[in-house]
Amino acid sequence: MKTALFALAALAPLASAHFKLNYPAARGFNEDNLAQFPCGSFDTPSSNRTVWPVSNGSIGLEMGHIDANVEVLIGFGNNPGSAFNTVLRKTFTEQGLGAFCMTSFSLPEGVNVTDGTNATIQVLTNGDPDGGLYNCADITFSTSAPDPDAGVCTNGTGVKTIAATSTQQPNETTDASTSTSASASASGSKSAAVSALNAGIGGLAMAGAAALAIVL
Ligand SMILES: [Cu+2]
Repeated sequence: MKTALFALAALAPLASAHFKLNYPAARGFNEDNLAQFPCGSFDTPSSNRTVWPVSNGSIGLEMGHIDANVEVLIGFGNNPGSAFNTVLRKTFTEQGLGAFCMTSFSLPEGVNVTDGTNATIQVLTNGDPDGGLYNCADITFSTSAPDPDAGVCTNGTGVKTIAATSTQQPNETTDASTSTSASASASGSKSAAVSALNAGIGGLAMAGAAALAIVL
């Protein structure tokens, strides 16, 4: 029993890691509610806005899926509500776990802001296995915004980006890391995933028991 509990605890971080928006500072973070549109359950703008550059901005994330489709949107004004209608970065695929720094953000042609304009950045990734995951950060544009502190926007080992295989928004795509087991049939995908999970737990419990046997 002890080994089974241990195995579950070991699996938990993998199942619930999702992703985190570290820079500019997110409104808040509640891992369990990240699927709630538009801002992962944080509906009220933060009183503590990050001063963010008008051009060449960067966004720092912490990735918890081995593979994710990512899109960045923005809504203008003090409280855009759910009107994240401007695309800052079209859907692409990120691979690898840990720190991930997106750079070189600039506003699309025809969108002009002045120093002091407030806006909210929405980072959207695909869920596990479907739906979207959302994190938002409230910013104030400034042409003299400071660079993020050293270490705030970095890339973990093995983190890379590739072109997305789909032009759809991430919440309309399926987590690539789970799609192989789910693709056989729509009706069978849930039970297939559950049996795969059970197999994983069983395997870990066995491994745990083996390890205990060696230690003892
Ligand atoms: Cu997740």
